[in-house]
Amino acid sequence: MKRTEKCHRLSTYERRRPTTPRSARTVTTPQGLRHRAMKAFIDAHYKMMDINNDGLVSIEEYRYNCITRIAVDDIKVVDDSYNNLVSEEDNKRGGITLERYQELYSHFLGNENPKCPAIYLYGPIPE
Ligand SMILES: [Ca+2]
Repeated sequence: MKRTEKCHRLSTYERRRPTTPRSARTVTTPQGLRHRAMKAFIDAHYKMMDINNDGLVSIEEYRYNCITRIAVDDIKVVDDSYNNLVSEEDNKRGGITLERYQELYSHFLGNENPKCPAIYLYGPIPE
């Protein structure tokens, strides 16, 4: 191997090296990885719902998300779901923020109350 070729390989290696210092890269536990993956999933779903990217999921965006996934005969059923899902605060803001969505999602997964508003996170509940 010629000296110049070796130098080239070293510089390629240098370019591929992570820029984050080793001390800043944390060792993550399986629970931590699951938590990060779940958070990424929830955040990605929220971004998909927030079509105009204004940081709020409005009733129109909720409707659109529902009708692209489930067959709906009457849009009123979807609107009723949205109105059951959101709080007064959400309505004052004009929709669901990411933080609120994360909260609702945690209720969706962990709350065993069948009347919990978060049951409407994915749309109307089939009768
Ligand atoms: Ca929006």
